[in-house]
Amino acid sequence: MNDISMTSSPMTETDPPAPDEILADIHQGVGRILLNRPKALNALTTSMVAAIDDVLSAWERTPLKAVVLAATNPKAFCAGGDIRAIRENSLAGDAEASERFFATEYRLNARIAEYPVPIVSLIDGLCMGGGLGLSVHGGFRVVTENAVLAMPETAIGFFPDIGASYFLPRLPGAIGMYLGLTGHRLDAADALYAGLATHFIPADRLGTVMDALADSQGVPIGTLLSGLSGPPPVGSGGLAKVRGELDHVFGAATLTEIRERLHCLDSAWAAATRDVLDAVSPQSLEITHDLLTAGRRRTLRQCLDADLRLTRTTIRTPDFLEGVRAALVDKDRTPKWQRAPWAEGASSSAV
Ligand code: QUE
Repeated sequence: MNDISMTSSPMTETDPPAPDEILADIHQGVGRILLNRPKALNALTTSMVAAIDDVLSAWERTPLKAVVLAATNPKAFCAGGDIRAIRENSLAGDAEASERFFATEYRLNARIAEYPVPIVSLIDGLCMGGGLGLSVHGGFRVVTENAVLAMPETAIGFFPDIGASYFLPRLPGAIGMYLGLTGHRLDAADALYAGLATHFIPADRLGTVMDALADSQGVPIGTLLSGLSGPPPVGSGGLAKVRGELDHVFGAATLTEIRERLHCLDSAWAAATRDVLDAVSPQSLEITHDLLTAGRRRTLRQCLDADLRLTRTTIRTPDFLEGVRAALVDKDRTPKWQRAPWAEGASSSAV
């Protein structure tokens, strides 16, 4: 084993060095990058995304069969960006530090999408926001029975970033708009159904993936992963059953029309969805609807550029500071948004 334990490099003199948040090695022609910040569910810091980008950049000049992205922690692949730190930066008047984080993270997302070697993410546990940015832009996303995937940013006054406005609108029907606006959590079966995941492999068989890739001998990676995969657990999934309603409601052209269509439906799904949309940030709903609509006609790089522009304003807004406070700082889960529930007075934002 050619072990090069990476100590992530500080971005500035003021960022403390963060030892071993990323582990990287090469084993029989397969690169492996492990997220190793278990106490924070692998929430991404600037030094982590910079370290991953550095490793991938260095490995572009190495002939590899594949790169595997995984976590040392069985509970979480990656909870997202270190959004608590972003809020603290805003409160301390250092939004520039956050801008460095997002710029580095989105550059990494683009590198993953364009990477010359197949990237295989092993998602065993929580994968939200920035975690999807690491995995979805790569070619292969393996989920286990522990996987939970979501873009939950509207709940914290933010918006689905990391190029989600590229991949969400390209999911079947109106699934992407539904996921982006509501933050709905997908289990393994639903992640496969939506197309965010490509293969299901039981958690106790994940350990065989590295060896199988190393021994692949020209077998295509998709075929190889299919050979290790099986059906997701019985009883999981649920998205397929509401697809008709979901496409009808979230296929509407405006937020106002989405609301009207939801109110016309008399189902448990419609009632639950209304409750979620009433609880999240009205500002985030508007930004997200506009962003995902515009993303249909944008390239990934254009989507990431739009994300970066939007972060500059969004992270300074009261809804973002309040949303992160309620979800991650005080954990009271009762954010007080600046505007009345989404029902009233939708206006358009420039995305
Ligand atoms: C929405 C989000 C995030 C979230 C919760 C939301 C997010 C994120 C985290 C998170 C979770 C655990 C941690 C941590 C961050 O939670 O992006 O540092 O230990 O990173 O409702 O977008």
